[in-house]
Amino acid sequence: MTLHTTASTCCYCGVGCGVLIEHDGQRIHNVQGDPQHPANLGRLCSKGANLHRSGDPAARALYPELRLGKSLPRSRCDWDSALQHAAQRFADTVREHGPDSVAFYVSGQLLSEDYYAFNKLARALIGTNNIDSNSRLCMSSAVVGYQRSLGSDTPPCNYEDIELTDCLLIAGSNMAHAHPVLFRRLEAAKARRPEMRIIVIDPRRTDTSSLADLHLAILPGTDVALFHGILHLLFWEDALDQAFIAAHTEGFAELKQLVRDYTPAAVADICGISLDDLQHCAQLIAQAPRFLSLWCMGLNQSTAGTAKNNALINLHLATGTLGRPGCGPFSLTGQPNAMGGRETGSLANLLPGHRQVANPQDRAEVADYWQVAQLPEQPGLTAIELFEAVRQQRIKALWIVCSNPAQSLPDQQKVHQALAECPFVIVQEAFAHTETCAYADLLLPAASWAEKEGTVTNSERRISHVRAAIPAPGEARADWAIACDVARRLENLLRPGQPSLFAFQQPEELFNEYRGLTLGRDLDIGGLSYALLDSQGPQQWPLPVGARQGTPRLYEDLRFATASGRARFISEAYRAPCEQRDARFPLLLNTGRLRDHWHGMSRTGTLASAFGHVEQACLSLHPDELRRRQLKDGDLVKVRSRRASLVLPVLGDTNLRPGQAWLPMHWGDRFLNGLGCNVLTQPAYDPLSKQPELKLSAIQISKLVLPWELYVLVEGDIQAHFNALRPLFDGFTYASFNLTGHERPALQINAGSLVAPQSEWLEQLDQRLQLQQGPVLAYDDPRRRVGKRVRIEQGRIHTIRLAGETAARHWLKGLWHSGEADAQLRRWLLAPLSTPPGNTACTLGKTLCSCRNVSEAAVIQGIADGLKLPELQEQLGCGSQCGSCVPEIKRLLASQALPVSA
Ligand SMILES: Nc1nc2c(c(=O)[nH]1)N[C@H]1C(S)=C(S)[C@@H](COP(=O)(O)OP(=O)(O)OC[C@H]3O[C@@H](n4cnc5c(=O)[nH]c(N)nc54)[C@H](O)[C@@H]3O)O[C@H]1N2
Ligand SMILES: Nc1nc2c(c(=O)[nH]1)N[C@H]1C(S)=C(S)[C@@H](COP(=O)(O)OP(=O)(O)OC[C@H]3O[C@@H](n4cnc5c(=O)[nH]c(N)nc54)[C@H](O)[C@@H]3O)O[C@H]1N2
Ligand code: SF4
Ligand SMILES: [Mo]
Repeated sequence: MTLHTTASTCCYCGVGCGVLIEHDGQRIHNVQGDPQHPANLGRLCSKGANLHRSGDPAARALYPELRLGKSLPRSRCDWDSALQHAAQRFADTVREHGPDSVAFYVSGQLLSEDYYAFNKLARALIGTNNIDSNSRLCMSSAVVGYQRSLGSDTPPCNYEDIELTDCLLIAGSNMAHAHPVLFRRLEAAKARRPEMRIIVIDPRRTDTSSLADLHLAILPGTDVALFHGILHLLFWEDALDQAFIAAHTEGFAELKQLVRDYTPAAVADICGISLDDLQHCAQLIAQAPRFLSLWCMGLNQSTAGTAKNNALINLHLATGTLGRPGCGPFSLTGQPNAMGGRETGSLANLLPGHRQVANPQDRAEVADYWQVAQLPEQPGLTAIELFEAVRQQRIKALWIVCSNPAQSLPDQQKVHQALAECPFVIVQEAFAHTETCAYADLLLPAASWAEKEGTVTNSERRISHVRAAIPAPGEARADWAIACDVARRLENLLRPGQPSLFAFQQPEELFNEYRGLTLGRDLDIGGLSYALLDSQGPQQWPLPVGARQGTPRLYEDLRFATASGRARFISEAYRAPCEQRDARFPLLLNTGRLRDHWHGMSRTGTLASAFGHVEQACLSLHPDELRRRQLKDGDLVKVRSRRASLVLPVLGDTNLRPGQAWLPMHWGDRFLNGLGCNVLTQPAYDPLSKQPELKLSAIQISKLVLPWELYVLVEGDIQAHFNALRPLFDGFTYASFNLTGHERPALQINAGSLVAPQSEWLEQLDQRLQLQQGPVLAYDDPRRRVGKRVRIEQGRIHTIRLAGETAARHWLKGLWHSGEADAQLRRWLLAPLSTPPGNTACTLGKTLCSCRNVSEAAVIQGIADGLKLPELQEQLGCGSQCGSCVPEIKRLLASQALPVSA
């Protein structure tokens, strides 16, 4: 077998790492970091390094599926009928209800070519601005922030600036988990230059804050007050660059007036931090010749998202730290092509080439270029508004591409209601069982990572060529191709006889057409082509005609994209978050990311080892909050917000301050009964960016005892088991699904209910688990409604089912894992005694290092034996591959080094 290598990029985060895909033309054998790619120089994180293992082929959407009535099941159809049906339904809806009765909801995980095709389809052909992207939940506050302060949506920095700076402020970003390869670069820089100062602003202690010289654990949502308070101190200490302010900015007098009120004492109080820490923070910034800031969702996902962005950029303008190496405001983008979406104008208010829908000249330029009479003037609906319009049936046909809104939007009850009632929903997806797929009237299978070609732009404006290595499975097709096929059919229905606007045969033709819309703009890529990307590697925009390479840094001439050429100070007072704690809802819920999972887990949720670090969704709280409520780790609680409730276990976590709670964002309704984490979150959004508040919701919790418990572990065809078993748990008060194991992956289910289900239900379960015949050990105590089943194959446990009570689950899982099925097990199984003879605590603790499968317990033992980081890496292997677990190992080392109190 001949193996080939195809250079492409990782499909996860906005770092945009280059990968080398090793394949035989049909199947991928391995993935390695591309040493030639300037973003990662060969490194990969735990997600990138496992790309070829995640995304189980058994979970893919393979064929178009259609249903002709909401109550009917979907059935397989051919592409031709699928495309014709899509075009006909969209044409009929437009004719009957007008162009604004249809909408597109697209994604920062599309390639720029896909984005461009959908954007042109919506605006030029249908004539609606109702095309918004999941980037609305992610980057839109940064877009508006840059536009307001600097005149255009142009992140000025590059990754090297992180290595060059003297003082790095990281606000609302857990880059150790969310942008790990950049964090590796930062760790290395800090090791080389320990005098470099790092400040982290995050209500939680994180792996990122463990690298910081100063961590300000501010109260959630108080960043604007903090940034104004820092400016107040800088002003007081005469640490401002007055010459820069005078020559290159406007609006300082007003801001000076505003920040006068942000006295250190007042700010320390609002933010819940000490005066010393606040002063220390201002001092570090004041003393640094080069000051750089990085931020992410802790700033953007807020009802004050743009105000937070602008208040932070103010600090750079006031200190003249912009437009030179190691300096500047640097927004980290979340998704791999969030930037491409902004560039191709794929948010409701944007047009391609950093143009605005609201600007008549911008509209006219694009209409001319596309050779249509005009572009729609009516502003498009943004994500939250859009789904509300769907719910109110103002939108009658919705096309969702590469996003899972039935998991990721806030206020999920309303989103599910909207999708259920929408007359026609297309879902264009790579994986068949996302929460949103359940609502598809037409499911279009999409080609995914390693199967399609195009371009993406990473956080530092660097455009990479994404290349296909293998064919897409089944009949899945590239997103741009699906869009263009439907568009051509729509043209026949809506404007017959006219030349096609969608005569694209290759993604490169889309790229070339889009390129024309950048000429003369700040993101001009007139000199860029696929050929140049192939010969010279990834390039940073702008790269105008005649340029030989991209532009590493912007605003070096200190001319900004505003009318006056000056950057603007933005004066906006701190506003308290719109949802507050009170006696009924005394905790503030924060949500975010885990190291090894990606969003709704359609890809990572098929890889058992991705659950090794964190197995289940738990609500984390400070241990004092647990004690106060007489709760212990693992107890179930009902979590209520002002919108809905969710049942899940609690976990003590000293990284949170009392009064706060945290939930990973990844568990939706497929993995956790009750619509997942976003059933609790609020749809309130920033007035300018329309980005919703996903980081702050007031909640209450109450202990819930579910007397009837169930535990299942089953090996084999995981996806088939998942699909067969999942529907049985719909009515359960609590049901959580995850994968476990490494070499022998298994599906695991933990569930609970107030009363025991009917015996027929258990029979159905056993039938689906194949526990009704064969080598199965069984014991039932019908009086107590307790029953145990264990299937043993070739001397090993294959399936476990405990019903009624589950005290033995950890012990049994331990036996499953070790491959033991001994006489002790048989004795216990056939006895009425429910308490197991072995350890009832969870002996299979968390896996710290997912590359080398090293448990936290092993690392703690190693530390107790006196090993330091290099020896741990050498002897246990942990942290020796991708390095994503190194911050956590260091934290364990540091905590073990603390003197033991008497
Ligand atoms: N492993 C992994 N990596 C990812 C992703 C993933 O799903 N998994 N997704 C990618 C995407 S799309 C994105 S957008 C990025 C997100 O990357 P990040 O924004 O870094 O990740 P989050 O965990 O959402 O939130 C970051 C931090 O904001 C803090 N925070 C909450 N409220 C506040 C506040 O009021 N002020 C401040 N200063 N901080 C606050 C949280 O405690 C959290 O630690 O990650 C990308 N990378
Ligand atoms: N509570 C809470 N909620 C959040 C956040 C938070 O911090 N807290 N963060 C928000 C943010 S920043 C983001 S970016 C969103 C992300 O939210 P979503 O957009 O819902 O995230 P994904 O689960 O990545 O959805 C992408 C979908 O596209 C599919 N897919 C993969 N490749 C392809 C392809 O090539 N083509 C097509 N057509 N489909 C493909 C995947 O299977 C997946 O189902 O979540 C938001 N929601
Ligand atoms: S940091 Fe990790 S997830 Fe992000 S692009 Fe690189 S390898 Fe992929
Ligand atoms: Mo995001």
